[in-house]
Amino acid sequence: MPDKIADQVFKALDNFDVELPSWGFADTGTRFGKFFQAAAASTVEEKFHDAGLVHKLTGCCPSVAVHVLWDFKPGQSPKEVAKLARKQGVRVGSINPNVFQDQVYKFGSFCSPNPKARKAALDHTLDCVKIGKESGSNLLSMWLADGTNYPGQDSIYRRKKDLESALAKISSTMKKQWPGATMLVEYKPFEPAFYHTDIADWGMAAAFARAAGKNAKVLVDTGHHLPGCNIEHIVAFLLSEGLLGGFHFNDRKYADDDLTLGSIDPYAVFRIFDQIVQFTFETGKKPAIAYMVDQSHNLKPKLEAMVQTVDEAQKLFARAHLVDRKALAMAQKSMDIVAAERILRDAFETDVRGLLAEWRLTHDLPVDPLAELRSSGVIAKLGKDRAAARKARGEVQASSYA
Ligand code: PSV
Ligand code: MN
Repeated sequence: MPDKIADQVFKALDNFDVELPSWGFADTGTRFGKFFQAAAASTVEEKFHDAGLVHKLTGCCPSVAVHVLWDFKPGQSPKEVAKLARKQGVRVGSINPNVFQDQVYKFGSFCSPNPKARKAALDHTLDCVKIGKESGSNLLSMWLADGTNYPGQDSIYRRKKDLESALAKISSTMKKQWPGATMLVEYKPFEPAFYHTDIADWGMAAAFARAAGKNAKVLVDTGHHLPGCNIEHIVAFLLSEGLLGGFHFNDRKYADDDLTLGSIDPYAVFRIFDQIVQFTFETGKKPAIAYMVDQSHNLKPKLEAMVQTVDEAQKLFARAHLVDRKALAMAQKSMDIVAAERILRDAFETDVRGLLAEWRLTHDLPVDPLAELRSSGVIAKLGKDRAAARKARGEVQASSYA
């Protein structure tokens, strides 16, 4: 590979950060049950520790997304939480309000017919704005479980209006109290609602974001699409509208499966990165995109799953930078479909492991972070230490394996 291209990829990798989700290190499961892992993190300190370890191994995960209800003890100061993160070599990233777990949200949050639920959601989110500012974050990540299960259950029009005014209020409060921060609006076609979801797709998220204010953008969770959906087209469209705010990375075969990135369809992830690189090539603009992971595993060891995803993201991101953009433009201009497709495939099929290893060496990082993690014995050690710590706290894990 010519030095010039390798340099370009190195520069791109230098600027490619991936945020890790605190909840990706904790015990999770499906609605059929949880399978515990001895090494799973149960306190925010442990979650930051694990994120810090992934950052140490990969060099590209300096921030951690927090879910306020799951990570902040009642009354705990955001500054204190930010300090705990710093102690582990990471910082607090996106703030995720939780407007779906409390009983008051049975019929929705901002869209609920119950004014108490709407008020609770707004109060909690405005608290999150304060938390975000105080913890030094610059992202508020909004995901709602709002929707209905049966036709006729509620007025879709009333729900939309209530959501619009809540998001506008949050966005304007952010402008005043947390300037420079971005509100990300995430969509999902179904689950937990099974008839209609109030922010079901990217178009609705874009309309809500646009109505809310300039500090609002769309968050694309790669698992939140119906089968067959062309995600890279959505990405290109949002980029050209100035509305792409970020990603929640994971992979899926059927629905929101939360599998490790690229485990099912790496070419699809490559095509997303390709559109992002292409956008900069065509417009000269470098949009601020928050790349975040949103996955949770109850079978793969959590730390390994996270390193796998980050490693895969770096590889596919690097490959997208190998596309010969000028040759592609020529092929497109001359309507040579086969040549154009081959240019993409050539980049996608290039083995970038050596290049990535070199980049890691230049950054004093292990050349193979997953191998390093697996041979370190750290997961077994954490399993032992955490089992003992849980016992000391009087907590019981029903079953465990690391
Ligand atoms: C919902 O499925 C989601 O993708 C949202 O981003 C939540 O914040 C996250 O998963 C964790 O439940
Ligand atoms: Mn998500």
